[in-house]
Amino acid sequence: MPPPDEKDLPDAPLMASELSEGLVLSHLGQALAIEGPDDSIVFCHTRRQLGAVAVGDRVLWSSQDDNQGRVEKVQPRRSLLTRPAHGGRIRPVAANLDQLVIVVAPAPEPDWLLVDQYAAASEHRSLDVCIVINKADRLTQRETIEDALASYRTVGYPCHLVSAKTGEGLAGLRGALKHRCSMLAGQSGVGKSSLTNALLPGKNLRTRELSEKAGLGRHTTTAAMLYHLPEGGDLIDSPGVAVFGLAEMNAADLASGYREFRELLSHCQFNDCRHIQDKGCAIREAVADHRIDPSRYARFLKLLGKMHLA
Ligand SMILES: Nc1nc2c(ncn2[C@@H]2O[C@H](COP(=O)(O)OP(=O)(O)O)[C@@H](O)[C@H]2O)c(=O)[nH]1
Ligand SMILES: [Mg+2]
Ligand SMILES: [Zn+2]
Repeated sequence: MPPPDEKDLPDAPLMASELSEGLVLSHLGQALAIEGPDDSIVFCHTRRQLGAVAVGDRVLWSSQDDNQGRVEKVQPRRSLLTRPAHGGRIRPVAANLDQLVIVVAPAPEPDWLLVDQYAAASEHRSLDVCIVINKADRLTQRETIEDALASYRTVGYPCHLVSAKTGEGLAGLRGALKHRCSMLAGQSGVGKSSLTNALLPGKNLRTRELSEKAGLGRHTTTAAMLYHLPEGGDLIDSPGVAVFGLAEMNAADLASGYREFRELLSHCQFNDCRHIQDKGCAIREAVADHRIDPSRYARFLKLLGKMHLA
């Protein structure tokens, strides 16, 4: 039999020694910015068959002729946060996160429904959650926000009161971020960028350097970007409101995404209980005698409705 044309041959399998390890820092234009073993940055494209690669992914890449690299393999992920995309598809937001840091502020007025949505999505992905109240310097109605926070504290979420402006509380927040990979999430205007700037002294310089290297000029970075914290650990800054959350979750996942519901779920009279009007619902009983915060339960019902509309 004659040998097949060379173009018909599949790519020769690469030897492990030809591959380098890397960490995906960002999507910049068409390329992935990847940090190599010696902290150098290489811009890579991906093999088409590989599927979506996310910021935070650990990959194996090979050097190509054009001074660029090609991602050959995505290493197993310990977590993946996703969001819904066009055509009912799911896109990755960030890989290998340990925790989601949900940021709220006295202004804009906190959207606790969004906070619950982020928290439930994090629970579903087995990510830790912590809540940051930024703009402590502007907090005139401390009681109002403390009331809302009390239910999150009771559930077991650490809460940090900070100010990106004055530096209040930042040492404690640094402690909570140390040696872990975290991402900030929250409404626009709560101060996520200000916080990353305060936590990462070289951030703007680094962003500009990467954009310029990628040939994108100075002002084009709207992509999520991973930064190393000086204390150890990583922080992902994602500009824009990341509307991740309820993708890939069903009603039962949402119920167990409310931490304080979890141990009660097996006590509902019917095992297909929807915890709405159902007879013998252990969740509703707990709400009635305030073992569960009624406003958390009200938001659970709202999110449930939102899910069914989607
Ligand atoms: N008073 C006060 N203003 C802040 C603080 N942090 C951020 N801001 C302001 O809030 C606005 C939105 O901040 P930004 O970081 O862009 O929010 P992002 O949309 O969440 O990234 C800006 O005008 C900031 O100067 C803070 O701790 N105190
Ligand atoms: Mg921002
Ligand atoms: Zn129930």
